Amino acid sequence: MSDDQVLLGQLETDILNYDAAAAVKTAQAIVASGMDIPSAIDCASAAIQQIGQRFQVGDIFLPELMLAGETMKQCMNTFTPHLSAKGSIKRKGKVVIGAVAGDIHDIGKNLVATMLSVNGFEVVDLGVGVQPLKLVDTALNENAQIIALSALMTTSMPYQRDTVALLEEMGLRDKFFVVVGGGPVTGEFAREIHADGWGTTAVSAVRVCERLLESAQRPPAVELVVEK
Ligand code: B12
Repeated sequence: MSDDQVLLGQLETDILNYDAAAAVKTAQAIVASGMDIPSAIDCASAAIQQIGQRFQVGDIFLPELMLAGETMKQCMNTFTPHLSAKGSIKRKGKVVIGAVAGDIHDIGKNLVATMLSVNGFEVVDLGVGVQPLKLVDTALNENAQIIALSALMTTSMPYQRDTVALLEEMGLRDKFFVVVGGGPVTGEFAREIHADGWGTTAVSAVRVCERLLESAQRPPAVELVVEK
């Protein structure tokens, strides 16, 4: 087994043991080793998915879920400053992002915001539990081109729909592209709510936003832009 594999295996074990101190130490060792940071983030994401499955089947409970969430968050805080900025200073466009109302999950949303930012987008991050009106208001005030919505729960997904509907009601649907994502969000759902883009990862979120702005069409997109 290579040194990289040993470190990634250790990271997985630390997250599965909800051991934040150990996980941060391992994450720091990964950074120091010069390993590819996105691969390490993929490994951490796979471990936290396992935690989610254990929670779902009742093998672990809320306290463990919270410890694992905190462990993951601290790992991401260690990794994200080392995701290097690419491209020129010229900004590609402005994105207003938030985890929708009713949803406090922000690890994935933060990762999407970071990846957009290091790939040349200006990002206005409204945090978690963001109401549709706040998203739309901010996009207007900030003169953004894209509204990106993260939902990690089936119970918060309706707020993605509400945000698109609000844009339609306010006569602003032709001002902003709406990109949706998060664990339970499917392409079918994105299409159904008339979103413009859907991505399954932070990297795909960047590609979706790039494709929408490169397309030179005005919102709403003729066809849902998908990146898996
Ligand atoms: C960590 C975690 C927590 C932590 C969150 C810490 C934090 N600061 O975020 C804590 C402990 C606080 C938590 C709380 C709860 N949680 Co929770 N949690 C998780 C867990 C295990 C991991 C989520 C995560 O961080 N994944 C890692 C990141 C990197 O991945 P990601 O978020 O999916 O994001 C990636 C992609 O989805 C995509 N993406 C994300 N957003 C966007 C946006 C756009 C525009 C695009 C294009 C892409 C994109 O890119 C990201 C990076 O690649 C999930 C399990 C799971 N399978 O998701 C459950 C899970 C989401 N939680 C769940 C539940 C039920 C809860 C609670 C209700 C528990 C409770 N009884 O209180 C509360 C929710 C409170 C609330 N109102 O929001 C359920 C949701 C079930 C459902 N209804 O759909 C899950 C699925 C667990 C399960 N299997 O049962 N949770």
